[in-house]
Amino acid sequence: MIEHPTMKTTRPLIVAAMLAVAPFASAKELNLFAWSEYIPQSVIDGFTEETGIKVNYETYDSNEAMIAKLVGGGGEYDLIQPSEYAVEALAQAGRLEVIDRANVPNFANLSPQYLDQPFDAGNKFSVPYMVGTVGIAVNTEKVKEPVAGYADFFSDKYKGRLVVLDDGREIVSWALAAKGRSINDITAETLAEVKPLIASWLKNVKLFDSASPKTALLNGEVDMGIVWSGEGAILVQEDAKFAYILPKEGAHMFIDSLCIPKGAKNKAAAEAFINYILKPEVSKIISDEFPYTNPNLEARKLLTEEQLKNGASYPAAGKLETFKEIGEVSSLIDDLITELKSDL
Ligand code: N2P
Repeated sequence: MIEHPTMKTTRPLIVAAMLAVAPFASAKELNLFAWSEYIPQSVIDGFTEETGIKVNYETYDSNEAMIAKLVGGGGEYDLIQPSEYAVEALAQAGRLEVIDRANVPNFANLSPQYLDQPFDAGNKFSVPYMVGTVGIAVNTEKVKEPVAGYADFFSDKYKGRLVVLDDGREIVSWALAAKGRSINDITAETLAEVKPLIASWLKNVKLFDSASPKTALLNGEVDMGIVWSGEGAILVQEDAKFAYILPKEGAHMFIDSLCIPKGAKNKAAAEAFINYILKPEVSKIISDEFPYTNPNLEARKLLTEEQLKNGASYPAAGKLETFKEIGEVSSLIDDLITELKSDL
């Protein structure tokens, strides 16, 4: 038989293609460690269906808890989901793998607005997952007076009627903003300065909850909360009596990313997952269930007008700052909050 010329050339190409997919074929597992209430189970199941990769999924409710477990060797993870300052800390400590962009072609769907940030110039180590803010959710049927910021929120009038995030770095940032400081101005001195203010605030708090602060608002247990914006967006969507406000003193904007810890055993599977969640139709499912600010512009095109008009998900510009890595001082935050909570 006379070989067709293209057959000669395609054969080596097929072999090359098989070799290229070999890592995927052998990587049948992915150990995912992510924020709770952030990745829909249907997305994880869809990934397994499409790739045959089984996902072992664990969750956390603060960057500090995630880092402690990662560094303490409490688990072997292939994919984690740190916020901006935690990406910075982990990258500085050499704890992240460089992401092979060739395996993540859907990276192109992301808005440049959230790329190439100071915490990871060039996005060597991180791919944005969702963006959000921390703000005040108000049940306007119960709270009739205007609430514009932290000073109003923590007024003694609302004692015992508040839920706040159970997160030391967040709590300290509210007090720093209330004192007119940058939310990153964290030293032993500034912590001493805000300590009495935080002490007076925490006395008014009924519940500390980072996992699902919306729940206490929905069931009427509390009347206001300082919550993640996606939680605020769900409240606003559920019932028009809820409002979500960005504190006038200034607020934290977070950029949560997917990153691969150094030495991950299933790096190719992690990259496949990152690429999967960046598909517009998959990313839309994430927005439907957890309505944070979606940095995926192709996915945004699939959202309804109502979703895009939700001011908690897509805020008009406010006074927003991202967190920076602060090094050793972070343990002082821990000590401070633990001490003040034990006095309650
Ligand atoms: C999702 C938590 C939002 C992430 N439950 C805050 N960085």
